[in-house]
This record gives sequence, structure tokens and C-alpha cells, in this order.
Amino acid sequence: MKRISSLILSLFSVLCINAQDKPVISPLPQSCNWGNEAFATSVSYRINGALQADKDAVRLINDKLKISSDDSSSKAKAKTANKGEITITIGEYGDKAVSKYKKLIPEHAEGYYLKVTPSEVIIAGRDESGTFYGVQTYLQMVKGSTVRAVEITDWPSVECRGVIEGFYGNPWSHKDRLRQFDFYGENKMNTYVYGPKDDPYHRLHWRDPYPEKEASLISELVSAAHKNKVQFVWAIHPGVDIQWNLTDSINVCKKLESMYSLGVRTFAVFFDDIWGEGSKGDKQAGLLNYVTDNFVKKHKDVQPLIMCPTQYNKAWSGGDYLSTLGTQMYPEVRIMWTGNSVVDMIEKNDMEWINGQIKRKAFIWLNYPVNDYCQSRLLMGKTYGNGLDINDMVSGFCSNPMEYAEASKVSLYSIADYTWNMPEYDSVSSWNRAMEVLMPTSKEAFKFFCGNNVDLGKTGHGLRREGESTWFGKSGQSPLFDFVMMSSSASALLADSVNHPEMLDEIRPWVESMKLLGDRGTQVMAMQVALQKNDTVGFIGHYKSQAAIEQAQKAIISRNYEGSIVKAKPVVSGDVITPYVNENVAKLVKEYKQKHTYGLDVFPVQVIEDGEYFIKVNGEYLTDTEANADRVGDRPTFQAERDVINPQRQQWVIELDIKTERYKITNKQDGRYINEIGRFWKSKNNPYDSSWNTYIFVKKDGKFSIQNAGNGGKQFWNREDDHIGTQNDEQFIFEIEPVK
Ligand code: LOG
Repeated sequence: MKRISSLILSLFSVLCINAQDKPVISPLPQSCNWGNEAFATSVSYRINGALQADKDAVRLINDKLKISSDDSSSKAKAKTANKGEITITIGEYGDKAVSKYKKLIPEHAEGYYLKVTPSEVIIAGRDESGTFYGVQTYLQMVKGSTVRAVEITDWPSVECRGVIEGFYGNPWSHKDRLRQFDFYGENKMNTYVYGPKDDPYHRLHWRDPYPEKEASLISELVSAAHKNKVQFVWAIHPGVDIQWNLTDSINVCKKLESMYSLGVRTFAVFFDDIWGEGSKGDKQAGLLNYVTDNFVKKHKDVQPLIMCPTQYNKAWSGGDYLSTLGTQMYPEVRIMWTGNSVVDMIEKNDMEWINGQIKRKAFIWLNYPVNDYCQSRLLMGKTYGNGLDINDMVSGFCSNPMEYAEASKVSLYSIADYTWNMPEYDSVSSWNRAMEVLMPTSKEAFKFFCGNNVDLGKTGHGLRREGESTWFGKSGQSPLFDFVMMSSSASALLADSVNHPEMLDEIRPWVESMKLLGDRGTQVMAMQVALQKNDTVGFIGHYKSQAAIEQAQKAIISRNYEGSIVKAKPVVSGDVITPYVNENVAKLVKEYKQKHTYGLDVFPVQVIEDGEYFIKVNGEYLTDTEANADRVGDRPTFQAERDVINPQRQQWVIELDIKTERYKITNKQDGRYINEIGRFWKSKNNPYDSSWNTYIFVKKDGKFSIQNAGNGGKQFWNREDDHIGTQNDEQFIFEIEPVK
């Protein structure tokens, strides 16, 4: 009995180890059956089929594995493996070496069949890219000490998968791009669209050819991309000043021709973010057709064009623009689309709508994780929200990333995963795998960092991302614990810059900011303790420390070099921890001021100290004439007389709002607050909202101006007849007199 149970136990543990040992293949393969351990990773290989197989795939094998012989140089070489040697049989559909496996190769472009047995490895691609991807998958299997037997049949869900460098700001560097292409190869992304808004030869000076030096860099990029099975798509953006005449049509072709000579084989024409003449649909369609006839079709090896329309999202669409493109532009021209709005995730209904308009499958330009419109934030959270059922409805799916190329890889890794095997995409597991792949030596600290850099805050585009700092305050311990964790994770990351120099260089300003936010939070916790103990000296000391840390945090600037187009001021956890810290400082200071007199001069001078005041214009008192706590929409009026019977109607509580650091104004008698057009606004349906109902006071020559802010716009208050009105110009007419 004992023997049996120990046998079961050991069998169980073998099974468990086996289960754990399965290597992680990403993007997730379509079909994958694991067997047992096949051989040690340390083996050497002989290649069978190297002559005919895709040369990039063979080069990759030679670079990454220990090869003792191959059959490419001499036919005389041994056809059978030496003892302990593993044969890699490799080739494409139709090649002799893999003819035995012909039926097993999936019938999808870029698909592959991969089999590992204890004596051999078979990698058979549907085409060159397929073979290359089979090798990439195999290379992910040789990371541990043993290689497992497996049979994988795999192919992509989406035809064109990848990245569009299409943001405003500092374009990626040459080195950034080279690293990106290796990353795309590893993750089976096959498309890179070159369209950085601030490259003058892409947009503002689109007619001019690249100077020699830039041109040679581009041709280097093209060949690096092609080696990774990435189509390098070069985009021209002529809409700013294009003339709809033959000369400019020829100018476009000429420029594309010059890019062809640098090796580019796929081209795009962009018309986004333009107005006026350039934005006419029929003219754009005409140009694309002209370029197709006079440039694309003149070359045997040039792919159909890709175009970005002016109405590239539903919110900006109208008239017959899209249907004009749909009917007039050659059907092979691919049309880009960002979704229901500029920044949006894509779902099935959205695809049905746009595909109907343009009479073809839209090519998705996903504006995520691009941060050119929210530069203080890094978008390092999970890539979620795109439908898992749209693979057959798109002609391509590319992500527009951040100008931070390495940091963007967190999301791009998931874009690769999503576009390769869409039905099985899981944003959480994909994100977790990205952590491991991108920062294996400090995975936990990096994950923690990413988890604190998720949301975008409020922007004109409206996209928000869930899951920022969800751990905060959840440990069951004091937030002090959380703050210490922030600082220590940041320090751990900074210390790992040796292993990940490029990533760390990019995210360093945010990592340093996270460290300081943790340090500042720690000081704020200490302020709280000091206040409870009535330790005024301690309170003031910690207050000063946190203020100094805040200054240091505000001084951090990313990409602060000469010529930098965007110099960002990092914000970490901008919607959770940063406001928590700010609000607590304000709250504690407020409490402290009510209780103590020591050290008050360290606090910034408020224009108006919190308190009760008369608000007057020309000596007349602002009065709550209809005092009624539940009424909404009526307005206080100016009265010449001081009310002695009911004095509270003319008394106003003016206090600093801790969220906005602006002032809130409420009536002493009924507690109603004033809204941005000078009316009372309080009811169950209209609760106080600091982003609307707070104001800026400025003092000059003893009088004040009062200005709306936040959602209320920037108008200044004035006096209109007997009540408050608004105007554009600042005026110092308000007398604010303390109630004694
Ligand atoms: C631009 C793009 C920019 C993005 C986000 C498109 C088609 N064009 O509003 O260059 O990175 O939004 O700011 C855009 O998205 N315009």
C-alpha cells in the first residue's frame, strides 16, 4: 500500500513538473499538443533542407542553436545524424526536405507545422514566413534545460499584423526601430508602417527626397525589417498642401519611386488631420487610383496601397466622403480606420458599419498605446476591449504606439498575441507573459510599475483604462506599507538598468517619479500620525519634507534634450495614488490650521483663508434671496442693505477644495453652492462636483476677480444687473470681507 501511494505520489509530482515545464509560446499557437521531455537543450543539431528553406529561417537557426553540420554546402555530407545529434528538417511546402509532411502543413498563408520527437525537429512552413515563424516558435522552446516533444499546427488570425509609427512627437530612433523589427519577428508581427508625423519628409516636405544619410538609414531599416519577415510600409502624407493636378500626382509617384529604390515595396498615402482642399474624397480616390496605375502596377513586386482617410473614425464622418472612397477607389486599396472615435477599441458592429461604407475590409489603425495626447502618462496596462471575433472583418490590424519604443512593447506584445490567435486572446495572461519576456530579471518590480501606469486621465478623446493601482490600500495594512513598496520597487528597477538599459532609459523618469511618490506618501502618513499626537514640530517637519519631495518630482522631465519635440512631465498613478497623496496633504493641513498656530508660515499663502465672508460689488451684498436648501437654478442677488434680521443669507463660506485647489462658495444659511453661471446648484440629482463648482480667486489692489475653471470653462464673473454674470475679460470688482 505504502509503495503504491508513493508511486502515485511520484507519478503525480512528475505530472506536475511536466505541466509546469511546458514552455510558454507567444503568440499562443492555434493548436499545440505537448509530449514528454525529448532531449537536452545542450544538444547539437544538423540541418536537413537548408539549401531550399527560407534563408532568414536558416540564418536564425545558425545564429541561435549549436549547429554541427548542414546540407547546404555539400551534398556529400552525412544524411544521418551522428550519435547525440538532433536533425532539424526544415523547408516550405513543396521543398524536398519536408515533402513527407506536406499534408500536415496548414493551408493558411504564414502557417507552419512544427514537430519535435526525441530524435528530430521538423519545421515545415506554408511559405517562407511560415518556416521563419516555425523557427521562432522552436527558439521559444529551448529556453529551459530540456526540449519537450510537441506537435504544433499554427497560423495567424489576421493577415497584416503590426505597428504603425504614426504619432506626433519625437520619432523613434534608428536603433529603436532595429530593436522593434527583431521584436516583431520574434512575435510574428509582419507589418510596420512608417509614418511619424514629425518626420518632415513624410509630411510637411513630402515632395522632397530624403538626404543621402537619412536615405541610407531607411534602406538599412528596410532590409532589417525584411529579414524579420516584416513588410516595411512607407507612408507619404501629402494632404497639407497637395494641389489636385497632374504635377502633384507625379510628385507623389516620384517620391514613392525614390523610396522604392531604397528597398521599400509597400506604400501608404495618409490624409489624416487635414482640412480644406486636401480632404476631398473624390480627389483622394483619384490620386490613389493614379498612383496604383502609374506606380504600383509598373512594378511586379509592389503591394496594393494602403490609405488613411480624412474621416478615419465614425465620429468624424459625414456626407458621402466614405462611400465615395468605397465606390471610386480601386477595391484593392486598403483603407485605414480608428473606430468609433479617434481613440477607441474595435468591435464587431463597428466593423460591420465601416466595411459597408467602404465596400472592403477596413485596415485598423488602433490608437493605443499612443500617448501623444496625454504625454505625462505611460500606458503600460493591459490591452483589452477589442472584439475577439473580428479577424475575418479586417484587412489589417496595427497599433499606433508611444514615442517610447521599448515601453510600448508591453502593449505590442499583446497586439501580436491578439492578432495572431484572436479567439483565444486573453489580455490578462498576455500582459503577464509580456512582463516575463521583457524584464525577466525584475519581473515583479516591472509588473508593479506597469500596474501604476495604466490610466490616461481625462482627455478630449475620452478613452480610460481600468486597473490602475488596484492593489493600493488593499493589503489590509496601512497605506504606509504601499508607499514603501512603491519606493522599493522603483529602486529595484533602477538597479536593474544593466540588464535592461534601453527599457530603463525610457521609463526612468517615471520610475524615479514613482520612487518619489512613494517617499512623499510615507511623509504624508507621518504627518497624519504627528497630527494625532499633537506633535506640531513633527507635523511641520514632515510637511516640509513632502513639499520638498513634491518639488523634486515636479522637476523631473522626460526627453529633456535639445531639439526634443516633446518634453513630458511624468505623472505616475495619476488617477489613484497621486490624487490620494495631494488630497491628504490638503486635508491634513486644513485640520492642522484649525487646531494649531505653530509653524503656519510654512504653508503656501492662500489668496483667501478658509472662512466666512461677505461678497460685495460696489458695496452691495451678494444675498441668498430665496433661501431654500432644495431649490435649484435661482440666483443670489446683490442687495444694497445689510440684512440684520437674517444675516446668514449674506454670509458665504469660501474654502479651498482639496481635489482641485480652487475655491468652493456656499451660502451660510442653506448650504447651497454656486455654479459656473452664478446660480444655486444643489439637489439630489446635482451633487457638488469639484471639477465644475470651484473657482479661482485673484487679488489686486484689495479687490478680487473670480474665474471659472475645470469643466466650467475659463470665464470671469461680473455683475449683471442685480446678479452674477460671466465675461471673457478679467475684472477685479469683488470685495471679500470677513464676517467678524
Ligand atoms: C492622428 C495620429 C495621432 C493620434 C493620437 C490618426 C489617424 N491620426 O487625432 O497621428 O497619433 O490621433 O493622438 C491622430 O489617428 N489624430
